[in-house]
Amino acid sequence: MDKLESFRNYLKNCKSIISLCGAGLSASSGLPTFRGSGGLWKNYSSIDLATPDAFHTDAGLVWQFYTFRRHAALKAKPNNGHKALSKLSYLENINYLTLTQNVDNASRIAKHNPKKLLELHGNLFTLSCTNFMCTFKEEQNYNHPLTPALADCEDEFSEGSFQPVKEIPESELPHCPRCNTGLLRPGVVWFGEPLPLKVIDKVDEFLVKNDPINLILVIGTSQSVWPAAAYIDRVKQQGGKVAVFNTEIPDMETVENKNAKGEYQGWAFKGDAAITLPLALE
Ligand code: BJW
Repeated sequence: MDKLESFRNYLKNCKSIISLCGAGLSASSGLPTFRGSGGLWKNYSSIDLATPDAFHTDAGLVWQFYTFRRHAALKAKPNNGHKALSKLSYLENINYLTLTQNVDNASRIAKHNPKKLLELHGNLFTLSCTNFMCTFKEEQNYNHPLTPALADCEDEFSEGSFQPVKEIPESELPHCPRCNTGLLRPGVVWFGEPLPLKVIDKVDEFLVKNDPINLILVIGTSQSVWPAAAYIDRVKQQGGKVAVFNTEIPDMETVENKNAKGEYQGWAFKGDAAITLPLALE
């Protein structure tokens, strides 16, 4: 039996499925990934830009980075990979959940079932106040630029690497409309920050309620960031199988793990997830 047939046969008997998505899912929508070729952070490492320390040290630099990201995400259109997951999210005969590490909003734009979508690392279009005395949070703000000083940040990545265009004093960055003093920050999860408790609880609840999860689709992620990557092992521990959709799969044989009869115990679909995923889920 060929790989696709084997996967589809398994899929049609699955009662519980999780998808774990990463930046590669949005790559063909024109949004850069973080690591590897096409990585966002060629001149600036993730540690430089996606940490609370970076924001504390140079909020202007970090806001320029996120202004570029917001602008790129606003322009991007969901691809057939996003659409295939949206379709899956409305099927009534399976218990389903998408865990996305992406903050680009593309799954929401692709009309994913909101009840079955969890954004592990937040969303670029959420804003929150950094003043610990203030609880201001705006769930969806699509304004661009957020302040006049953040205009012209769109082209910073035109050469494929981040070059901040200017130094921006804190007074010219977005401030909280409620307390008027706190700087606003993007509602994303930076390194060293906990994932939103509500989100973690919902994942745990789903994993417990639907034990065993039969399948996890691992789509366009380097599986290098925790705790997101740990969900793959959680599903495996429950006896579930893994299907990887990625342009680079160095351990194809390990993922596919064929038994003595040559039957697939997992599946590795190498290529653009915008093509391989809809094909596999057809
Ligand atoms: C395609 C494709 C195409 C390309 N089709 N495929 C040591 C050991 C273990 C853990 C740690 C450790 N030291 C520190 C930690 C914890 C840390 C961590 O995991 N660090 C690792 C780097 C080691 N994790 C954290 O800090 C997390 N928080 C935490 O642990 O809290 C604990 C805590 C508890 C209580 C109190 C306090 C703390 C938080 C992690 C937050 C990650 N944030 C970021 C930035 C979000 C905001 C933003 O977007 O700017 O999230 S980092 C970045 O990586 C982003 C992504 O969501 C995440 C994952 O990346 P992803 O999506 O996998 O992208 P890439 O680029 O890595 O991979 C793309 C893949 O696509 C590649 O494989 C390509 O081949 C493929 N691809 N084109 C299909 N067309």
